[in-house]
Amino acid sequence: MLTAEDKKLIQAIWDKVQGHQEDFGAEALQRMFITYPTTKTYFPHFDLSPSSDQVRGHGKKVVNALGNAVKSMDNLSQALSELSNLHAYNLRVDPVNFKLLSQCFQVVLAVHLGKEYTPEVHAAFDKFLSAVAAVLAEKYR
Ligand code: HEG
Repeated sequence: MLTAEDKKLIQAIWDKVQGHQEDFGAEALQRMFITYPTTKTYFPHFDLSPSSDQVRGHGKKVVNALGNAVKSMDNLSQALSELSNLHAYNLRVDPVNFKLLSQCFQVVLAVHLGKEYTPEVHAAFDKFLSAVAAVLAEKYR
């Protein structure tokens, strides 16, 4: 459960992500593909070379979806319902991969936000990404 304090920290840090959605998203994907090569198997139709238009475009979509989730922290299941359907029924991404992307995205935040990504923000953001991942995985059966 996200506390009121967690939500405040998440909203504040998200303000710093504004304007960097595509860069941060693409970097998170690149880190994921390099650090956890099995994740590449979900993107056979993509040019996965660094900064390809597809990686950048997808990075932007993922981070924008997280932005919508930040706006709907009290109602994540409903806000992410379509994405949850897509990942569970169409893409069938093994849910372990959500943790891998979450971790890579947190490295991106730490690298770019530096001191602002305090341990408290890190803890709150980790909880938030776990909650998002839980929703994306909740329709698998
Ligand atoms: Mg998923 C599509 C968000 C994890 C593989 N993902 C998408 C889309 C969004 C999204 C917004 C586009 C949906 C659309 O076009 O309607 N993804 C998203 C989030 C997270 C996540 C928010 C976790 C935080 N996705 C994820 C992971 C994998 C994956 C871990 C695989 C390792 N996503 C995936 C693939 C597509 C999407 C293969 C389709 C890409 C395409 O063909 O354009």
